[in-house]
Amino acid sequence: MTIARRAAVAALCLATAAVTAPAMAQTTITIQHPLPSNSHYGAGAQALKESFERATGGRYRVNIQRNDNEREIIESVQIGTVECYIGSTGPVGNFVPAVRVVDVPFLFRDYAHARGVLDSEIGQNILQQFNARGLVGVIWMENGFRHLTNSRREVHDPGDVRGLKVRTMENQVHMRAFTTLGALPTPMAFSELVPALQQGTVDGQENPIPVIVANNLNQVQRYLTLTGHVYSPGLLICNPAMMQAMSPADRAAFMEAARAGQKANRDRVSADEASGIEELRRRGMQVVTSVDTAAFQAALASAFAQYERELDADTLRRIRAWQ
Ligand code: EAX
Repeated sequence: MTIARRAAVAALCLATAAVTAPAMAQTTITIQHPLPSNSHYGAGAQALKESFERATGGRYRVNIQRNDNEREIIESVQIGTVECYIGSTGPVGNFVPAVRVVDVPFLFRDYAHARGVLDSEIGQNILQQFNARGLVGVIWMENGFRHLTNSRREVHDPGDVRGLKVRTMENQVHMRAFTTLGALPTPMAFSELVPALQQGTVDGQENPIPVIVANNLNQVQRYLTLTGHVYSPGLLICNPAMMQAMSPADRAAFMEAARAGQKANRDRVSADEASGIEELRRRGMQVVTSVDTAAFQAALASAFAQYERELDADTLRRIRAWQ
């Protein structure tokens, strides 16, 4: 139920209380995310739902829906027609520019580094910047390290990426990296990805193992190279009026539920990482595991120089130095 309708229903409950026992007012929070329910986002949303509904004794209902256009979900959360978003940072920098700093390629060494930084005061500072943009950055979730797939050839080194048409997210930082490598980045929403691969509008795409597995991208892509070229953070973003309408106790329960969601989401990413590559081989993908990471980093030198100039260089330095 939207906030406006909640008020109307509350009034109705008061009016009918005199004649009938009042029905308990129930508020519905809709969370949209872009993947099938059997995925790392689905796991996170479900854990949040169970925790929050239990803690509030049924006064809140959490409704989980799929919408594979992340930008559209965020716009809906800003307007208030959808209460919350779980998804990647893909298009988020277009709403909250400060987020772009965590989209930089080869910034995070591994999962422990990424999770540690995002949960630290560095990650919290970025979440605070959402308020000025009409959104609440509630907690970091996870999408995972992104790898390159394509239908043309085995990719081993940067030279193999030259001339490939690669779908990227609507993300300036990522597009800059692919342009620098000599690829032809084509930004589009996730909803357009599978048709674009089927029709050959693009040759390739890049996504974390959990997304490639959950969305059967093996059906439209033959070659997978474990480039791990960028960590893809996830986020829970909510509508400010929805958060303000909660009592302090309910808000605390919501934060607790968000932490349960974060844990389930990250646990599922870890599990998918452990089993997913074998699974994709079984489904027929050709997987290149030996990647010259140093060569990719060297090929991106001019992009890195630009990130230093255009993004928050101090935060980049602090993230790299984080132990
Ligand atoms: O958030 O658009 C993308 O490639 C994202 O990685 C995907 O929707 C999961």
